[in-house]
Amino acid sequence: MPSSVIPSDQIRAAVERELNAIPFIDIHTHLFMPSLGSIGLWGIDELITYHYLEAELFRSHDIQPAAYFELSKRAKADLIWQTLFVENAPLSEATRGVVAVLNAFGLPTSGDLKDAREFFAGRELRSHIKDVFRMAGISEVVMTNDPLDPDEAPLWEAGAEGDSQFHAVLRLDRILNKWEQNWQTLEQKGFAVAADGSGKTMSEVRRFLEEWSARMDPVYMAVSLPDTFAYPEDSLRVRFLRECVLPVCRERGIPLSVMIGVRYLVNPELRLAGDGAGKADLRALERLCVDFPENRFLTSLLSRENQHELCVYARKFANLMPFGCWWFLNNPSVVEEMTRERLEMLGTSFIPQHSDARVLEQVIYKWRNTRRTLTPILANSYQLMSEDGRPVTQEDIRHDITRMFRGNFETFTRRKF
Ligand code: HDL
Ligand code: ZN
Repeated sequence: MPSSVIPSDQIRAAVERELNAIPFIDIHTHLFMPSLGSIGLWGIDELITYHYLEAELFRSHDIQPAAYFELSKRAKADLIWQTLFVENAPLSEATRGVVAVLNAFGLPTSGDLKDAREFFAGRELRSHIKDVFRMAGISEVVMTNDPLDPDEAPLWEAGAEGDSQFHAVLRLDRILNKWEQNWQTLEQKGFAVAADGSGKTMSEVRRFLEEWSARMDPVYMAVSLPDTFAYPEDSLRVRFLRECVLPVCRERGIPLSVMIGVRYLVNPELRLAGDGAGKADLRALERLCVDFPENRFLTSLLSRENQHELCVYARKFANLMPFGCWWFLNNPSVVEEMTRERLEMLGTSFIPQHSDARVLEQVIYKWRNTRRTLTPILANSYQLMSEDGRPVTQEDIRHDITRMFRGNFETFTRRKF
């Protein structure tokens, strides 16, 4: 028996070892490279006022959202801490995550926030980032960059310094979903566009995408789409996709990330925490894959009810790459179901997870949870393979984990990271 064959009772330990040893690429986050300044969030008060926790606060405290949003950042954090971490046990995924981050830095996980605030106040951002990425077991992250964001765009236009651990993404929501509110910003920037898409709008939007792609060098373009997303459809969104976005993606050899299934602001009072989820009609995705065989579609869906059919579609279209357990799905109970059905139907030809981190230190708990949840699932797959007659080697496990958490993304983006 070759030395690297792993006895059945040691498979789980071998999987855990490789998951911990291989640095992952975090392919979708809302983190920002240091040169983008204060739009990058980090530290204990940002961790505690994460919009996931704001939504949970309103279920456990009678403060009304409008009154809450009047509070200072510190007062918001104190209220959430007292309500969700002191008066009630932090059992939810998002509250337990904050506990895990505090614990990872050896900080008190109960009592008050004094020690934590002093600790984070003393951290230097660039070295802190390197520590956090090492603790999270990631080599780099992919950002979400909005060329029409009034806070972010000027920083890029002024020549923000790049960072090898942060890769850019051109985010398209303001063009594809909110054209009415944003077309005049393009017009003010010298692009001859119109509210109704007439005239030179399409060629000018394409020029805008080409200019920002040259500026940012995005590893992909991305858009979040509602559960009602339809294609084909007689709409400006579909015209922008067909005539601007997909051609520029083809020119640059990069994928388009479509994240489908959001029901925006079902409760507007909760602001960023106000979005819900809805089952999408995946015939739109099917038609995109058929009509644009030269384009590649990184795909994450928000409804648990869409996940099995996404695996079926991924078996039909090699230009479709399922990724992550997105947002409301990033909980062990759902991650387990999604990852098992993906392994059963796709083998290792998918990307199991991204963090979607909005606050730097979240990557520590989000990737710890991913490794903890995936260890038994991957071990079970190798166990079954072994029982069915194919011995498992350390090289198998190392190769497969590297493929799922690095190689598939490198192949799909045509880049080496
Ligand atoms: O559109 C997206 O990229 C989503 O991930 C939203 O940012 C969402 O608010 C979020 O933070 N999910 O984790
Ligand atoms: Zn996101």
